[in-house]
Amino acid sequence: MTRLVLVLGDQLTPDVAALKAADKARDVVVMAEVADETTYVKHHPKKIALILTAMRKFAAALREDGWDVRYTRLDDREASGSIAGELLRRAEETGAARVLITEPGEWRLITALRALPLETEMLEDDRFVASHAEFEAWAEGRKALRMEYFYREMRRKTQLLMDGDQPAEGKWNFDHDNRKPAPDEVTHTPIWFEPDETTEEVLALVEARFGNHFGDVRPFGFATDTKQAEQALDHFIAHALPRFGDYQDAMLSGNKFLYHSILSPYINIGLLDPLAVCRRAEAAYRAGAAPINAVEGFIRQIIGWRDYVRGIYFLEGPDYTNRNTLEQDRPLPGFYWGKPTRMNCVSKTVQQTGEEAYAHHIQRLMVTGNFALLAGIDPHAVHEWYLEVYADAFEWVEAPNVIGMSQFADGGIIASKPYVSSGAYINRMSDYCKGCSYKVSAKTGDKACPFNLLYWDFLLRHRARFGNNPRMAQMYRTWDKMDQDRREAVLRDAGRWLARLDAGELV
Ligand code: FAD
Ligand code: DLZ
Ligand code: SF4
Repeated sequence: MTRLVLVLGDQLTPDVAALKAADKARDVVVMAEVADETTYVKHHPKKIALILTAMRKFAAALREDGWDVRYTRLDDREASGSIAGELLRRAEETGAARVLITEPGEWRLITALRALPLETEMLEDDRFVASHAEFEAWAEGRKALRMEYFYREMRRKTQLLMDGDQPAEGKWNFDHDNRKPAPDEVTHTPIWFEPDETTEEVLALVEARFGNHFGDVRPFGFATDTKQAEQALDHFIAHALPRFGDYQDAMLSGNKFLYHSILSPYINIGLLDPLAVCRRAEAAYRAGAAPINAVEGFIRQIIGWRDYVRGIYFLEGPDYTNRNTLEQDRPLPGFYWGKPTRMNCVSKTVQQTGEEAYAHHIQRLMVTGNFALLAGIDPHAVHEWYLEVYADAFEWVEAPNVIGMSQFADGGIIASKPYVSSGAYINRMSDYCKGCSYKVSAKTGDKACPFNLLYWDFLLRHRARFGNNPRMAQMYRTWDKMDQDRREAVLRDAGRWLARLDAGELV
């Protein structure tokens, strides 16, 4: 009996669970470009172009490998507009009554597929180090679910950077060596790819249909198949990995990528296998081509953070994206969509996000995320923004990073304290402040950096919650020691600045 095998736009590998379980001789693969997935949030045009191009190329590769693939293009006349609709249409066309599905990375789609009037078999997505059961077992009975301890388990399980039962060079974590400020010169540029015929066709489609979404579709240089993604990996390992650790937290106005890998879009849609990526990084370390602080830091991001946030997303359940522990409710300001702002750090980060559908971790966490948290923006609006604007954004990875790590809206499941900082941190790690209309050294007055003002406003607003957190005690002591006039001026100027923000003035 024929079964349908669903392959979603972020499941583009022959090793995905549903394809591994399918029978090429009798099963039919269903892939569909659908309006619902492209517009349930208004994704960045580069993200849509990446996914649709990679889907078309993957479908062609499956056909070449002998699979019967029923592929729906976005502009097909018969297209139903949703994944569920396409499965029903293909079921009728082929007479199939059963569907093999690899669990999607979003509760919205899981719920829709579970409701199908077809017999569905949903297999766990095993492109992760820890299964759901392993993550649940690790989480069971723990007071705090800290990533560091999960990461150590993953190191033991994978044997990555292990010498017997001991971590390589005697330490689990080399982050202490990884906080260097921005370098004067960056010697590396990421690898980009000339659009081929398939890509050009999709770019034209995206320009025609999604021209009203935030961001530029051209120039487009993402890898769109495994061969290109492997080249991007080779390029990163050879040229950027050795300095990845040193400058991981640095930000530069004139350089959007520094020594970051730009591999997350490829790993997340299936063009690269996360564990294979880590093994390549380890091989560079073992060969003496990259230092331990770089390689350990890089591997921790993948088998640590990436696997951990996926575990949290599924452990916490479908209401996670609606959490709002700090009860923040200000609307997302227009400058997140490119309207002008005098804050150079925010302006530069949003501008590069529009251009590339990419910003690196510290820009996401300590610039746009930090600002939203300090200014009291509604975390659900912040979550939707991140899901829309980044090429690597899928809810399983985006939501824990935004709702949990960045906005503390889950009440501290992921972060033991909120990631907030004044302008001093941004000034130390970047060159943004040099080109800003605000003065990072000014703590009060019209020229005061808004991060300086809002930092104290945030801490005071939430003193009842954070006042007894030992990791924040020093901050509150500093406030308490400040003289009364200065404290009054800070809070008054913060209030005025927020009033101007609310009034839609240029801030
Ligand atoms: P590198 O700096 O080169 O890191 C190597 C790899 O580690 C990445 O490719 C990625 O696979 C993994 N990684 C690093 N940090 C994380 C993390 N915190 N969580 C999961 N994986 C990680 N990452 C996404 O993949 N999708 C998202 O939607 C996303 N949203 C984010 C939102 C916020 C507010 C923050 C603070 C972080 C977010 N991240 C997200 C994590 C991280 O910022 C990106 O993975 C990283 O910037 C991708 O760029 P890169 O490939 O150059 O990463
Ligand atoms: C993100 C995305 C987009 C833009 N378009 C499609 C599509 O047309 N067809 C498809 O199968 N998948 C697409 N995706 C990826 C899905 O949204 C993703 O599989 C779910 O959000 C679960 O992670
Ligand atoms: Fe950002 Fe403040 Fe520096 Fe301006 S002065 S770039 S607002 S941190």
